[in-house]
Amino acid sequence: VEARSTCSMEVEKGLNDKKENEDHAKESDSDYVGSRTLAFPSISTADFQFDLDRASDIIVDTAADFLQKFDDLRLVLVDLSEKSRILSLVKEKASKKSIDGNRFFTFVGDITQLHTRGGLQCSVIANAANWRLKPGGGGVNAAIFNAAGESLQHATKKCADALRPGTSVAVPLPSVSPLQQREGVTHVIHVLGPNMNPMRADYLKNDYAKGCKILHEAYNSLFENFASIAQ
Ligand code: AR6
Repeated sequence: VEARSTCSMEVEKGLNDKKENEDHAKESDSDYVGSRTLAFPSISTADFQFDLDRASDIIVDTAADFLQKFDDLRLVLVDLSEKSRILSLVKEKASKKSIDGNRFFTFVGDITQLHTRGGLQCSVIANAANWRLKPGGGGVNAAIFNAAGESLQHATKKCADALRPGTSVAVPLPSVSPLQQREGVTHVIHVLGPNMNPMRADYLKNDYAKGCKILHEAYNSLFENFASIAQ
């Protein structure tokens, strides 16, 4: 952590700095706030190769609509690196739209360790899933299934066998799960986004008209599922 503080001093506008992380963590480390906070990764923009600029527009638009509808809920976009381009794009576009920075912000960290490593309490986290809802496959899906232990697989199976692109399913996390015990996560919402990777199922062959529509639907479905859990 010490070594990184030198780097973040060199980081100019546009990158995601550590101090902001800490400020948000301080404001929000309570169960009350935690149960009203959704942490989510950027759906489709790594393994599924979706264009980052288009994705950031969709994230900011759907988040803004959601915050208008639900005035006591919060959304946090998470990515692993301070150099995350999707975090920078979203931050820039959200501030241009004057979105309330306490109710929608970006956070650098591992979504499976937000409380213990980041000091941020989020009861609900989203997963960028695959259509079979299977563990593994790398990315955030592998991280969440690993951190949650086998009980997430069983709990997921009880809720759904598969997902269509643009849809999501909310899974209550069993209390024995390490993710609930350590991090206070009560629900995982699996989301299937549009796929622009020819090596994966439902490949959209660069059809961004369709892809953007599906990504919109995916975030709307995710946020609606979150709202019904939080209320
Ligand atoms: N914490 C926070 N963000 C993360 C983490 C983490 N532990 N790990 C990755 N990210 P991806 P996709 C970010 O590839 O593009 C899987 O194999 C990452 O930097 O996980 O929707 C599934 O099984 C990026 O910003 O999801 C599917 O087959 C974001 O999470 C496929 O990949 C999403 O990256 C889904 O691909």
